[in-house]
Amino acid sequence: MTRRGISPSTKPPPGSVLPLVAVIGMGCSAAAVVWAVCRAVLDRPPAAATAGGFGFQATVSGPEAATGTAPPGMVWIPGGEFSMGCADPRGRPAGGPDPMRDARPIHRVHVDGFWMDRTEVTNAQFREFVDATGYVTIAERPPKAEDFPGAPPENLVPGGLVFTPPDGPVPLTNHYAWWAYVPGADWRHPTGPDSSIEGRDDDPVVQVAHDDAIAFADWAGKRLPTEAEWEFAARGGLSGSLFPWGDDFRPGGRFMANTWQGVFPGENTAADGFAGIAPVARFPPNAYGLHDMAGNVWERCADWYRPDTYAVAADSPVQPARNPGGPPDSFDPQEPGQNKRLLRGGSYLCSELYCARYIVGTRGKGEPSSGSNHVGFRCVKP
Ligand SMILES: [Ca+2]
Repeated sequence: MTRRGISPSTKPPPGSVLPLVAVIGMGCSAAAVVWAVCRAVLDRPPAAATAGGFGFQATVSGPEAATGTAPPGMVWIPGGEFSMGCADPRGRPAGGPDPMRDARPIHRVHVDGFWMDRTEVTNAQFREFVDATGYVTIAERPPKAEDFPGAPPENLVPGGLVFTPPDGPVPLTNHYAWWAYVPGADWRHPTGPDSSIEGRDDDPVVQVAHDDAIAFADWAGKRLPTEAEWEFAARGGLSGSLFPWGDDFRPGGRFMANTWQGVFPGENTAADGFAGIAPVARFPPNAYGLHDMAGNVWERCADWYRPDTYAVAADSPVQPARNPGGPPDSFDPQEPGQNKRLLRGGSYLCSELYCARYIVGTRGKGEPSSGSNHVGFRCVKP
């Protein structure tokens, strides 16, 4: 489904019911990209896991060398063949409670080389795009009544989803408890009309929907990465590691990513230095020179989400898959009426108690036509 129905590519299928409660009515279920982990609490952790888990083979970097000069702010990702996916991380340090079943089987994938933005797209970069084109993001456009049948007119106002921590403990199975639809939230006002990005030029832009990201990428002569490209890049040539830098979440005690410390969602100790979004590149890059491939903000990928994507790929007679672009459609059994796009990398809201999707092989998903204040993007260029 689309929130505003502006793009044929993300139009809901005929007869689909736009889940009003998701965005306009009650707040957030559709667009809150954090994974519910109901299933996880029912599962028992594995007895043991080896580093990286089973099924990984070495990454073989492609022969393609970069041609020409690097585009500004981009680094060359050599491409090659790698093992894509995630072993069950439960029981590992910072492994979280979710078995991550949709990230298996681990399977071999080839991607061609490409350029990738060294960081998430920043507010300053997005402002340059808006200044040049006059582009108005989806969060700034009034929702159309026909897209939200039955919605009270007072709810048909521009806005976005904002993380709104509760005052006290809440069950982690109900993400309504910490997401709110906030009128007036947009990329210039990430948490609502009284907020601002003044002095935050280097923060990743948020409150941008999938089509907003594509519009930026088109203007910049780039595109969104496929999920396979994103994971190949995030792994930085390592094979089967838990994180973009290796298997130790805090090597030498050092924080390597902006995630959540404390008891999510009410207690945020910000031990890593950032209670919310961090300016880009405040944490070390991976071996390819990419910053913030774990944590900070989720990053949009081009692919549709399905939980069986990897199973289909592993069963294909053509091995390894070459430059896969994901399935032709979306299905999320947790919210069957909604189309979802891939999100990767987790955000500053990810915690080992909830949604440990800073783990490099894990997958996220999000309703594409809504913005929120923990989803951004970066681009690639062939
Ligand atoms: Ca943090």
